[in-house]
Amino acid sequence: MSEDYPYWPDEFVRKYREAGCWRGETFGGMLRERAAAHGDRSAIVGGEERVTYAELDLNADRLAAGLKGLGIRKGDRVVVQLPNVPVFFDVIFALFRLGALPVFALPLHRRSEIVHIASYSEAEAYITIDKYAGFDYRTLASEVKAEVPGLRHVLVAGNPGDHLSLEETYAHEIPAIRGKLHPLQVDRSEGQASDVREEQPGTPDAGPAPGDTAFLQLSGGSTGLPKLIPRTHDDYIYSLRRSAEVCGLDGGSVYLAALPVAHNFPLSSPGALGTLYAGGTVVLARSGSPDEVFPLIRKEKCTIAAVVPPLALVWLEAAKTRGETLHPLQVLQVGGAKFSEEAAKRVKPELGCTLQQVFGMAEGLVNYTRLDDAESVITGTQGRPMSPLDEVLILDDEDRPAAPGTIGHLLTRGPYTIRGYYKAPEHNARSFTPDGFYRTGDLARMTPEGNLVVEGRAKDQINRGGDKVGTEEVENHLLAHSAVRDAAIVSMPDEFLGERSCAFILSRDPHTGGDELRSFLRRRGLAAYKIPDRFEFIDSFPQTGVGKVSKKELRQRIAALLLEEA
Ligand code: J2J
Repeated sequence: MSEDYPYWPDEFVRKYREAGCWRGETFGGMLRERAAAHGDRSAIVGGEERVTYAELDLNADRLAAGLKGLGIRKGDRVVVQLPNVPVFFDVIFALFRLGALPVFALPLHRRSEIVHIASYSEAEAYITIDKYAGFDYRTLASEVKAEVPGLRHVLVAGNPGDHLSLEETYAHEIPAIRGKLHPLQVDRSEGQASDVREEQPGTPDAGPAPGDTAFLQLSGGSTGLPKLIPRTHDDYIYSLRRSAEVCGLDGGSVYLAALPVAHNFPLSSPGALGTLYAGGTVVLARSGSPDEVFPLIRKEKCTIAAVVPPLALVWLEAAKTRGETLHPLQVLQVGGAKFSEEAAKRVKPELGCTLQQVFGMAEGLVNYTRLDDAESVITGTQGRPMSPLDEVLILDDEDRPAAPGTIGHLLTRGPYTIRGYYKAPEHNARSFTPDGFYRTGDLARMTPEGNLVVEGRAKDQINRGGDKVGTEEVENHLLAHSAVRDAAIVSMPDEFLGERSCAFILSRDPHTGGDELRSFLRRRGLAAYKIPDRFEFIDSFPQTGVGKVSKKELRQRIAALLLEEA
């Protein structure tokens, strides 16, 4: 189905269709159906803005027409870097309708990341915002454009400065759909439902087919630079539908997006898109701060929210200080990094809602504790795969099944787990087995009841409270500094974030310290969360038996040092 990445073999396509996982839906069609069924219901709430399903549907068509006018076509890649603002949804649904692929960047990404994503995906356009959280994205966009010659358009929401205005790109006239009026131009006073546009793959103007790539999501990265993850309409919509079921979402659900909504967790587990699938309302928070979020939960009567463990800790502390719970919130999902059992046990009594642990990955597999699980499962495990068709293996270092209940490498295959990254054949050969299992890089064990407990990581990545840092990417930046002979980054334990990063440096110049290296990385345009939290200068690296740097020993060294300092 695509030359850019390995697709599921035919027998699996058949299996996933027959099992009812892949139902031939597309995002464009899904929104059209929801707008027809309950157009007046709120889809998105952000600040003072409330967008109904009908408005979102219309906005997506108008913007799709405008983007098409700029020359954006089916299959084109468009980097989308937007924070939690309603226009994010106009943009992604417009691109979905065109069959153009959003390439999701996070708001914290800077020049280094955006240049990489834009060049790797050979993006036609970059859509961002004027200013947000004190940062001017227009300046970033100018720098990116200068470095990525293939990038034809930069569109900016708000005041565009030197770039194109996103708002002015929306077409005023909606093109007729196959000779008919747009559903919203039909006389709605008679309660006429829209005709759902039938996708006609193959015809020049048809939208994407269900098996087509819908977007590219960003991997956390371990070796080299972060990879792009191709997700199809079929597979992603299945993951939304199944997530919405597992999390009990329906038309009355109100999902609070407190994490950046382009990340896979708040986007799809069940996240904003799962909520729209279920016909509920997505409430966008600008930050996770209790000052903003606690009143918002009450005002909008949010029923479910998703956070990473450090944010859960902040909410627990704030609730205690204020003597409040999160009422009327029913479910607090915690995922992205390991949530300690100790903190997990506090959620229900102190926040007054059910905890749901979520262990997922942008590559696919998502595990949930179920809302009616025993308390010991909810607080002590990371749940189990959401789909009966998910296949999970726990293997030893030699790829043999680990003894039941023991820790091993987690591998997975299933109806919403990719078979390969985008344009990365060499990396795919390492990250996937010949029979299509994805090597997650996580170390896990399975309880007798079939729940997974994450016990660590084999991949060279740091999980800084949910923010993933591929160490090799940062080491390579450090090696570009003239004083750095070699660099090895490892995690160090941290009570709040779970882990922070420590860079061990072999230096050529005793005068170059951590401050200089930190500002060097910032000047190279690296996102702040990737900049090492600590630098240690040493004379030589400990080696493994085969002469590689022993990161295990470096981790032990920094952990011991932290204990001494405590
Ligand atoms: C331990 N480690 C976890 C957890 C993710 C839902 C939820 C999270 C993500 C996500 C996601 C963990 N305990 N509860 O995409 O849809 C670590 C693992 C995993 C990696 C994936 C979703 N939840 N992790 O975090 O692609 O190491 O997705 O392989 O950012 O995060 O990271 P990412």
